[in-house]
Amino acid sequence: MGAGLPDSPRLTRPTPAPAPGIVHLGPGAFFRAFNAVYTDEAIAAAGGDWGIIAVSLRSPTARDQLAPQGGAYTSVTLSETGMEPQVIGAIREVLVAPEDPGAVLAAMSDPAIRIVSLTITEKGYCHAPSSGALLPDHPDIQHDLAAPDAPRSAIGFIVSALARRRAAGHAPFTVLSCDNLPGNGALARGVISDFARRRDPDLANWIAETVRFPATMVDRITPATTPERVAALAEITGYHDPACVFHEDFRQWVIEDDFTAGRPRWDLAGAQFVANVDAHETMKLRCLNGTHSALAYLGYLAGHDTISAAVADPVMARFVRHLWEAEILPTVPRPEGEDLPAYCASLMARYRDPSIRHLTWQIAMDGSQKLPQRLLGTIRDRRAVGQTPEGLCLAVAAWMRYVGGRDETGAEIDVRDPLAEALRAASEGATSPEETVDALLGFEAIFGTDLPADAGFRSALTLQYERLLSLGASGAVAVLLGQ
Ligand code: CS2
Repeated sequence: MGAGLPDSPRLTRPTPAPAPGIVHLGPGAFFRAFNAVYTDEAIAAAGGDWGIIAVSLRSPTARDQLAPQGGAYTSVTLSETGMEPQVIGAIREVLVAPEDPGAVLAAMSDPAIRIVSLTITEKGYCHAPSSGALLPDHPDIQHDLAAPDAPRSAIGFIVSALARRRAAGHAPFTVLSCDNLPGNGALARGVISDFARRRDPDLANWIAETVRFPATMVDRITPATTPERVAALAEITGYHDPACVFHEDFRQWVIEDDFTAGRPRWDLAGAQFVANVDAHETMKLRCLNGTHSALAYLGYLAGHDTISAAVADPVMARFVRHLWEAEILPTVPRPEGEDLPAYCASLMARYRDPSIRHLTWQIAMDGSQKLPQRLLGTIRDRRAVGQTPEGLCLAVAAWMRYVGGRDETGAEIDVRDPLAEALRAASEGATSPEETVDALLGFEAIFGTDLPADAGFRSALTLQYERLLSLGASGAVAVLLGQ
C-alpha cells in the first residue's frame, strides 16, 4: 500500500488550542476553507482568545474527522501548479448537537463566547426564500418552540442560548451570518426575532435592543473533498488528514463592523471591514453565484460535469459574458474599490481553473433556496425597467428542466433540494411545457406572487423552456446568442 494511504500517521495538532471566543454553527468544507483560516491567521498575527468551538447540527462526520487530530486540519490551496497545504489550529473542538444539545447550549451561554457565526446554508434559516420571513410551520421551528432545551435548528439554539445569557445577566454574543443570502445579517435578525417573539416577547425585546447582527459577503470557491484528494494530500505531506479541505487561492470577506464585544483582527488576514456590505453582496450574489447557478443547470444538462469544463465550451463562455454585460451588471451598483468589468473577468479566470474541479451537480443543489437571490432578484430589476432578460430566463428554465429529474439522455438526475419531491411531482403532473412552467411558478416560497403574475416574464420563460426541450441546453444557448 502506498505511503499516502490511511496507514500514514494521522495529522496531529502542532500548537496548543487557542482559548475559546467563537461558537461556529455548520463546520462544513466552506467554513474550514474560509472562516477558520482567517481566524487562525488573525490569532497568529494579533493573538486574542478567539478559539472556535464548532457545532454540527446534523451529522457527527466533522467531529469524527477532527477530534482525533485535536481539531487541527489542512486547508489546501489548489492551482494548476499543484497543492499548497496549510495546517489550521483555530478549531478547539467539534460538538454534535443531536448527541448532546445541552453541551452546545452550555458552550453558547459561556460569557467567554462573544461571537456565534453561521455557515448553515440557505435552507438553515427556516425561511421563505422569496420573502425572508420565518416559516412558522417548519418542522424544526415547531420542534424548537416546544423543546427549547433540546433545539434542532440554528435559530432554536441561538434563542435558547440568548435566553440563558439574559437570565444569568451576561452580555449577548454577536450573531455573524456567513451564508450567501442578501442582507444576511438582517435576515438572521428577522428570523431570530420572529422566533423569539413566539417564545417570549420580553426576550424578543431584549434581543432587539442588545444583539448585533452584522452582514457579511463571503467568497471562496470550495469544491467538495474527495477520497482521491485526501490520498493525494497524504502523498505530499506524509500524514493522513480526512478533515482536509480544498479550495482556490482567491478569497474575499467583507464584514459590517458592528460587534457587541469585539472580534478577531480578521483585517490582518485580509478581511475588509466596512460600514455597509450591501453593494459587495449584490455584486457577488448576482455576478458569481448567479452565473454559477446558470452554468450548473445548463452545464449539467449539456453534459459538463465541472464549471471549468462548462466555460471551456465557447458557447457557454460567451453566454456567461452575455449575462454579465447585458443582464446582470445593469442591476449592480459598483461597490467602493471594485471595478465591475474587471471583477467579472477575474470570475471567468477563476471558473476556467481546471485544478478546482467544482462539480455542476454540487452547485445545482438547493436551487429552490438559491434562485431568489441569485437570479430572480436580477430578473425583477430588469422587468422593473421594462426589459426582458432572456438569458436569465433561460437559466431559470434550465432549473425547471433539471428539477424534472431527467437529463437530456433520459437518465435520472440525483436532484438534491428540500423541495425536490414536490418540484418533481409538480413537473410530472403537467401535460405540456406551458403547464410545467405554470406549475413550478406556483411555488410562492420561490417565485413570490409578482413574477407569476408578470405575463411578459411567463412567456419569455415558457419560450426558453420549450427551446430547451426541443434543442437541448447547448442548442438553446446558441439560439439565444444568435448563433
Ligand atoms: C456555489 C457557492 O455551491 C454553490 O452554490 O455557487 O458555494 C460558491 O462556490 C461560493 O459562494 C463562492 O464563494
